[in-house]
Amino acid sequence: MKLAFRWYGEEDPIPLSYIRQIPNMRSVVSAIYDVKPGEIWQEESIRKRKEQIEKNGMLFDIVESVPVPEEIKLGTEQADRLTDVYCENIRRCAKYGIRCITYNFMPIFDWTRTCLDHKAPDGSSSLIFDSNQLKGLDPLKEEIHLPGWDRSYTQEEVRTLINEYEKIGEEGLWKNLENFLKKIIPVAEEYHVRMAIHPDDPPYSIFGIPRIITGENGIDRLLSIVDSPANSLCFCTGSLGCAAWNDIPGMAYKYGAKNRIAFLHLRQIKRKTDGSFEESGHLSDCGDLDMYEIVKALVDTGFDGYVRSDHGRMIWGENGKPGYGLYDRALGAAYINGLFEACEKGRTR
Ligand SMILES: [Mn+2]
Repeated sequence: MKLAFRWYGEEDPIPLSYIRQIPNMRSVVSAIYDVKPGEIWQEESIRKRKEQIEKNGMLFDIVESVPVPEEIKLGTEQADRLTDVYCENIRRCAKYGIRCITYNFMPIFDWTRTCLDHKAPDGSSSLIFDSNQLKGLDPLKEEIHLPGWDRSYTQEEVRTLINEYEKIGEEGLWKNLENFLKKIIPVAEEYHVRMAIHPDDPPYSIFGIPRIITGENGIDRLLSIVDSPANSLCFCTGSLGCAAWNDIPGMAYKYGAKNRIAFLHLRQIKRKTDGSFEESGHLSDCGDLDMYEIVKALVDTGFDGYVRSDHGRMIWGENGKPGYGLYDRALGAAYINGLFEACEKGRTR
């Protein structure tokens, strides 16, 4: 496995020199943040990011994310032109050594949470999703701001987008994903890049907006659209694991054996019966996901992709981007190292 750590560029309060000190840290997962979705990434920006990371003794060979503009997801008349731009960004990334690109196909909102600093009894804080807080809310009727939602949209724009997604529904979204993949995957293949789609987070519909990468059925369908290792998964245990019906170790084995996991996000969650959940420390004992079984499934299938600890808690008084502090993610990385070492050595005995 290739251990990686997400870093948000110059705005990120965590110095690269600290990330380097995490044992076995290989790659920095980053992106170009000075452009909007649908715009070309300037080569100068990519080169600069690569130099910054390499100067600190690590590699820049994986990107998270190249965002997909709403026009592509909605299949508007701009979709073809914007998909060409997306392909050009794949080529440019490849030119500077990128081997894996993460993206998602979630309409309008990226991840959804109701609170970003929920205090646990031990004094740490984490992101949570409380379904009770969303009950009765209707973004078509009232102004709703949830943490993590793109604030560049006005309420009116959000309403228009929700209406448009409701119009196309799940099948419309699938059709647009299919068109997109059929254009980008051949380019990714030609340039030796693996595209890694991040599942929907959480993996079910909120406010009636369609969500399609939510479990095994959707993933099987996605992978069959273009049957190539270039069309792969960013297997996010915490996103898929919010749905109790997803067997995460089983899925890790299934898609690992098919060589369709390019990137692994290890995130722990604690589920509640009403669909709410809390993010917790990475250890198996801290939540509902058995991290040992997940890593073992991957090691058993010969996994050699990228891995990073996903969303950590805020601990030891750290202030920073919710989910993306240094300390707990570094603990997560150390835990990942331990799990992989134990599973790999156990395998050869
Ligand atoms: Mn993730």
